[in-house]
Order: sequence, then structure tokens, then C-alpha cells
Amino acid sequence: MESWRSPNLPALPGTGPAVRLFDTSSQSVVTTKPETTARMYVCGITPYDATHIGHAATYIAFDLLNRAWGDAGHAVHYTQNVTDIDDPLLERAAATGQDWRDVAMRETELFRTDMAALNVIPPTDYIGAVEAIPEVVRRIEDLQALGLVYRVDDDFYLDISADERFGSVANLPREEMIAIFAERGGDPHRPGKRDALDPLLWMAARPGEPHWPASLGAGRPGWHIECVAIGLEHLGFSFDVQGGGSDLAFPHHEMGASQGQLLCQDWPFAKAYVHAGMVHLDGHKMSKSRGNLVFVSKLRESGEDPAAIRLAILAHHYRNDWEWTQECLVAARHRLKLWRHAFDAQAGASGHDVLIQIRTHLSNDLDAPAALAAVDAWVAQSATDKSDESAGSLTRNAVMALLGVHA
Ligand code: 5CA
Ligand code: ZN
Repeated sequence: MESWRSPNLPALPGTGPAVRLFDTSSQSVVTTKPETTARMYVCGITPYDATHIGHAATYIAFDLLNRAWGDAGHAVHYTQNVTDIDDPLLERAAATGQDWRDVAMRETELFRTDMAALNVIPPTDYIGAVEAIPEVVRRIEDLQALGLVYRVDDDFYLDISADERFGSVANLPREEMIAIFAERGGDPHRPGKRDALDPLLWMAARPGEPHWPASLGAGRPGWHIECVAIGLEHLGFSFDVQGGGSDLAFPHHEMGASQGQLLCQDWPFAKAYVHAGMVHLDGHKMSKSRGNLVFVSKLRESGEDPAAIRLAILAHHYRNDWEWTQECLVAARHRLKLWRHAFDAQAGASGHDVLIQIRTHLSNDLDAPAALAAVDAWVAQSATDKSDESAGSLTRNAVMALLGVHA
């Protein structure tokens, strides 16, 4: 699929430090140690109602990582999928009398426009589930050859317990896994399954639903195998970061890790599993199913500066759950105005010092709020300290290159 245009990335003097990130699997902050090229897979949208502030916050979090790695001297190979065939998309299309393909195309296009407006660096590969069906089928055949696949009626399931490490991404007790699996697209109680937690790999064609021909019989992919097939195809095994919102840790990333490990008979599928917190509205997780949404496109239509939307998001640490409010946006507008004024003035307190501080905070588990506070402090100091004549342009470039804020 086409992705979107790249934002302007000003060059900065020197390089940033190695990036440390909180890894869900080990429940600790780890130092990422990519080879020359850092490899990252971030789960993409299911395009039936794009792009709310929660989505934007998650993709901006991984955009910070992309920028921090680039600043540390790495090339970044970034793969993202689009779940352009899945139950929620079909349900939405049916409920609104639209063709599922039209819904997917329209919402994906809106997502691209929103990501470009928010200065998110596009992925290297932007891959739809539908276009990846041949790879998905090939991976399921490989699992079959390993004797790990069984049928329930005409659907195919994976014997997940064959991976002795199953459970080590989200580290949840079994009862909790079963409960969450049922909430997030799984079918723990389907009769005929060997284990409640076995994931669906291939769903046989249902009357009136889209399906594709395959050796497995006509049907469509299960959810988790989609990201495994796309990740292995484009990044290879044991890439540096598997990312998404915290609602993907289980079952999606847990199931994906086991599937990848079984396919490659190796470990780990990803070196770190990194999860962004959930953005809430009116006390509940912002979600398409609940309908409590603030859309990036609506804010933009109402004349909001995308840089203010991005700053409002960056004021929250990516790992925390937080509540979107009008006040965060008002505060971000105010901050943006102060920053622009200070950058325009050129002379100010040392631009070099603030650059180092932004780099340090970003490399420390993407601590954007601390980076914003460092810029605020520089702005305040620059009201009286004019010792550095080009501080404004250096700080503006640092903010643009590292935080992605066009100030
Ligand atoms: N297509 C799958 C991943 S393969 C999917 O989860 N799509 S999604 O559209 O439901 O979500 C896209 C991304 O946004 C996921 O990483 C999800 O964790 C994240 N996300 C969804 N809602 C929120 C929220 N309220 N706050 C933060 N991130 C969210
Ligand atoms: Zn995914």
C-alpha cells in the first residue's frame, strides 16, 4: 500500500545516545541495541473509523522512537500493517450498508492524511492484510508441516501450547488470559478446540463474506497470523521492537510471538515488546466500539493546528493511561505560541544545552513530557539570557527533528 509523505527532518549537530525502552515482556527498562539498521513493527489500524486521539498517541509514541533511533545514527526499517479485512470492519460495513472495501479505503486514506499532518514519519513498508494473504497462507502451511495445526469444522487453529514460552509477553495468569481473549476477538469457548487459548489461523468462507482461495480451502486470515506473516516477510526474525497500544499485549502480541517462535523454531520473535498507554475520554478508553471519540480530522477541520494536537499528546508520557480534555489542547496552543515567539527571536540561552536535554529525555524511555519541560525552561531563561545568538534556530530544529513539532 502507499504510505504518506515524509516530514521535514532538519539535520542536528552530533548524535543522540542509545535508546532505552520499557519492555513489557521483561517488565524492565532495556537498552535497545539495534544493528546498523533498527527494525520495528508497529501494528496498524483496523480501518473502520480512523483516526482518534488514542491512535494518534500510539503512533506518535513510536514516531519518537523512530526519531530517537535515527538521531542515534541508525537507519530504521519500520513496518506497519493495515488490518483491511477483519470482523469489526465487516460488521461496520454491514451496519451502515457500505462495501467493506470502500470503508477500508476511505478510512485508511484519512489515517494517512492525519499521520502526515501530525508529522509522523511514514513506515518503510505499509502493508494491507489483503495484499499479504499469500504470505499468511504460506506461514500457515509451514505451521501445518510442523504438525501444529488442527481443524474445527473447516477453520484452522494453532496448538499454541507447543510454544513453551507462550505467556511470556504479557505474563498473565491463565484465567485472565481466557477472559481477555474472549473480550478481544478470541473464541475460548468454541467446542472442538484443543485448548481455549488456541488462536484461529484461517477462517473458512462464511456465506456472504469475502474470502480468498487457498490450499486450506477458501477463507480469510485470522488476526494474529497477519502481523506475524507481514513482520517476518519484511523485517525477518527477532526484530528490535514490536509495538502497539497496551490493549495489544494480550492476546495479539502474545499469540504473534508464539506463532513466530514456532515458525522459526527460535526465540525471541521480537527483542522488546513496547506498549503505549490508553487514551481515555469521559472516563473510558477511547474506542471505536464505545464511540467516545475525538477525531484528529475533526480537530483539523475546525482549524486546529496539528502541531498543537501533537504537543497536547506529547505532554503525556506514552506509557501512562491518560484522559483527553479540551484543557490539554488549550495548554498546548499556549505552549506552541510561547515556543514560536522564542524561536523567532533567535538569540537566547544555550541551544546546545537544550538539544542535549531533549536527547537525554527522549532516550530515557521516550520521556517527552520531560523534553517539553526542558524546552519550556529554555524559553523562560531566554527571556533574559541572550548569550547564544543562534539558539532559536537550533532549538527549533531540535524540536522539529526529535519531537516532530513544527514550531
Ligand atoms: N489492526 C489492529 C492491530 S494489528 C488494531 O488493533 N487496530 S486498531 O485500529 O484497533 O488500533 C490501532 C492502534 O491504536 C493499536 O496499537 C491500538 O492499541 C491503538 N489504540 C486503540 N485505541 C487506543 C486508545 N484509546 N489509546 C491509545 N491507543 C489506542
Ligand atoms: Zn497487529
